[in-house]
Amino acid sequence: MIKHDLHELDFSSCEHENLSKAKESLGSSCWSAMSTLSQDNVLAEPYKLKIVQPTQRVADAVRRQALKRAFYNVYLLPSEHVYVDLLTETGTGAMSDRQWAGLMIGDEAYAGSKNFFRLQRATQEVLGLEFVVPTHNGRGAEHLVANIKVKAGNYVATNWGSPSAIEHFKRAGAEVYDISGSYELHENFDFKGNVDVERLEALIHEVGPDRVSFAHVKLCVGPLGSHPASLANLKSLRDLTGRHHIPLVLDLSYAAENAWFVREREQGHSNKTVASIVKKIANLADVAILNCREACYANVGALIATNDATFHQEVRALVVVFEGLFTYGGLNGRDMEAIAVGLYEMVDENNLRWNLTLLRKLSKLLQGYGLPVVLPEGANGVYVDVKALLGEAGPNDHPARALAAFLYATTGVRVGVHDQLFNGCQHELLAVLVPKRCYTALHVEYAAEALRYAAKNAKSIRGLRSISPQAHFLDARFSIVGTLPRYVRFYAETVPEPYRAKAVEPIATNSREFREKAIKEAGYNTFLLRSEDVYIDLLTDSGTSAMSDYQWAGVMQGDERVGSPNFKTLQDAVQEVLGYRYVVPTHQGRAGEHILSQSLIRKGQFVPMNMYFTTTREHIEMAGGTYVDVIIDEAKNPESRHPFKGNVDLKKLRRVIEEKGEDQIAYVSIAPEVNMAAGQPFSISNIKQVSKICHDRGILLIYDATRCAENAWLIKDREPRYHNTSVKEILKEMMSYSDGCTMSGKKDCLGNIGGFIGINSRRLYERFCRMVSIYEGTRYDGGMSGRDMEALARGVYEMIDDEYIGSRVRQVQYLGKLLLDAKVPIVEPVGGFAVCLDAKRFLPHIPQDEFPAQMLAAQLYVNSGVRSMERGVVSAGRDHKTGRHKYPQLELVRLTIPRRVYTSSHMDVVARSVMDLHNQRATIGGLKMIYEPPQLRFFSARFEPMEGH
Ligand code: P61
Repeated sequence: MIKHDLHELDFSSCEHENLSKAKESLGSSCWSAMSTLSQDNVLAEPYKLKIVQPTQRVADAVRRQALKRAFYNVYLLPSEHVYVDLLTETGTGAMSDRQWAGLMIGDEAYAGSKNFFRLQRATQEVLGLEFVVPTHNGRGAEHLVANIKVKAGNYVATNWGSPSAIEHFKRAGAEVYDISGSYELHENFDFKGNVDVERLEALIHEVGPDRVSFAHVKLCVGPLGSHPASLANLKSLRDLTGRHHIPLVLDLSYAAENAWFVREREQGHSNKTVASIVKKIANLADVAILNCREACYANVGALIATNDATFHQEVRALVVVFEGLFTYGGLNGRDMEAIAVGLYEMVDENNLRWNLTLLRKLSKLLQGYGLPVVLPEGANGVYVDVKALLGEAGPNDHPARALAAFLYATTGVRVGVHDQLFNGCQHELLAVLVPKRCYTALHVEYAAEALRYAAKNAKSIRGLRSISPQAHFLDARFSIVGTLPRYVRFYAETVPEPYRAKAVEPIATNSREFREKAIKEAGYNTFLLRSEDVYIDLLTDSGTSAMSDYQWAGVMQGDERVGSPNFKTLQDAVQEVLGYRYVVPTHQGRAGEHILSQSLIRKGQFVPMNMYFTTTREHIEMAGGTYVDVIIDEAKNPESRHPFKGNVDLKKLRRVIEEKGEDQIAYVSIAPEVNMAAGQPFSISNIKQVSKICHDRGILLIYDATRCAENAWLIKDREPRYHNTSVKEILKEMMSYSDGCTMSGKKDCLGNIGGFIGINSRRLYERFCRMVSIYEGTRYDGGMSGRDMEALARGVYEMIDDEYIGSRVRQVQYLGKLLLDAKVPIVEPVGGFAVCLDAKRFLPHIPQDEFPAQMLAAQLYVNSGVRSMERGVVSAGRDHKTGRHKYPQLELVRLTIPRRVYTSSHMDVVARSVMDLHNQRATIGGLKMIYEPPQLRFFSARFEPMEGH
């Protein structure tokens, strides 16, 4: 469980105005919701993305075709043709990594699976109910309850919460009696989910308690949108049913949300935890139903829970007929495990707070666009009143369905419909249901824009005609009245991430006092912090990417035998995407650097580079070589806006070669998107000339290709000739100018581990392979597992997807823009993988001897739990000859953005914290080093504050 302590984030002195300005100019992300967020002290998702599922944009013509084939019923559309899917949040959310881990420990025994007992314990602990029987899903549970509890000809009093439950009650022979509160759709009342207890009393009075089989109430659903019931209302319902010995069946699928609203809106509960209120509600029930697809982030499953031993026996007797044995109820062992974990997550307040925040954000946006939204906001979605929206001009026949169809056809956004057909609802509502933990603020903004667009253009929709009158809403077919109206193509300002979360990993927050202690214990070195003590981890983009579901599928297909076919996949990917003839796998980037340096450098030789990188230089020096910097001067000026600060200064390069002699140059090493210069790219025109200089003189040009795809994107963005060229083509051309590369597979290639050398020369390939077999593994694995090679290979293809890489770089630029607009000194222009704070300008009062960047990184952690990396005098190390610090021109703190892991909301939090620190900069002092290791000192050096600080 996450210990929540978000309240500890203290941004009191932050300049809100600057952020708002930045926000406006970018026109995106969740800033508009900030006021709501800060009320709750939540600013971003309480999790990071762990597995992502790429989403595809769908062409106009394809959508129209799909809609026609689906008979204009959005519920019949194939999901692959939907771009942002807000049809339902039932079973469609992202499981946590712990739930996914649970899938791996499924006990698939027919009887007495250990996962069942875990589920039983979770039910007891979270709901406080003793007995549990799992079922395959909510309908399974409703069917059993109906079968056992309904006496034919009797009444079931229900708040009409679940269409499938109603169906089962009727089939079991019950008269269904509506006890939902009779509130107006737009009535401003906090608990429109309240049950009409008096109406139930009247029924009991009229027909006698024996004629009422049970009362059934589903929390936070119903014909008015997903509104909660007050605890007082539920208690009086309980009193009434208890007095008359009528069983109370509560569907607790939204009990946690209901509990949240009780605490927020009902007097006397403000100091309670959601978990305790949930237990209280659950204990009002004689029978509880829980649809785990709604309640606990599961993709399948439900359960029936009770304290009534007799009823439990009855369920056990019947579950074997319709579902499966009582210890699995039609579920895999693994799914019971995921549900058990999910039950604890259901009452996690960080999750709840964020889910509701996102809904509120959507609601506010839609209200801002003038759409008639049902208020107050409910638990599972935002509801739009279509009759109020279309008014007289709208179609008479199925207007909500017609609007949903139009919305999909024109924007690719799918939403649900609540109407007569769905749940007997008297209204025509678009139910915009946001799958939990799956979509981000940007997706929500995109959907809001789409809804605004559809609303504006929908006046001329003529409606849908049912051609399957008796059909269930899922199967209903329609024909269109007239044709889809003419419309101007939809254009959205917001570009959402081109993926949705499939698994998330909770991130914890902690108090400032805690962080002060933690950084002290870590010797003021962010490398020495424990990751579990970090809130947003921007230490590095290395090995920290969220892999896609396709990459994970590759993990499952790892062949760990010698001669694994996964090597072939990797080899094919490198050959196809980067164009090198031979591929030598290595366990990560520095291993490739080791092999390359040892194979190509003779003692006393030189290696010109476009700025140094720590490990690269270390290996050059260990092989007896010397690195010579040939990057353009602008790279070292953080204020220069040169678009290609990674370029080589051709004069410097020629001069080194002339001065040292061609045969004293081991090779020229060029990095795309130069790491130590804050991610600055080189241009094609520059690299072409570098290549010519090298090749005219018979010198090898080797890339450190670690961030080559991002460089290719920046070329597309900044080099006019390439605006319309795909990243794939640019990259191929870029790589063609070189003779080989080392690659850390942990960055652009989206691997968590791995690397390789690509080389065109057969002779060198053989030389490298001999080294690989000494240091790494075989030439067919380089010390990697089969599964990692497969995942890496798939990542190599994914990195050249224009949508993905564009979104990746845009996120980095977004953070940069927030800071620039707030006048925080950063390196410009912002590169593709990190935003670098310029510590010299940020803390001008701290001399470089006192490690200003090191201290700034430490203070950022203390301020908000954001971890960054020093890239200044500590990283530069000492001059071996003089023993003095190397004093680099750039004294930076690198905020490195992992790929596909954090959202724009996380970026907002980071920006806010940096601004806060900038405001207090005068209070920050320097550090002194108290431990220094001999090599790559930044990893483990220790510091303490200078006296007086
Ligand atoms: C990073 F503090 N980079 O940026 P390996 N070349 C380049 C890299 O960026 C790189 C490697 C080679 C890291 C991890 C790291 O001083 C540090 O797969 C341009 O990590 O072995 C790695 O690739 C090495 C962080 C490395 C550091 C060295 O965060």
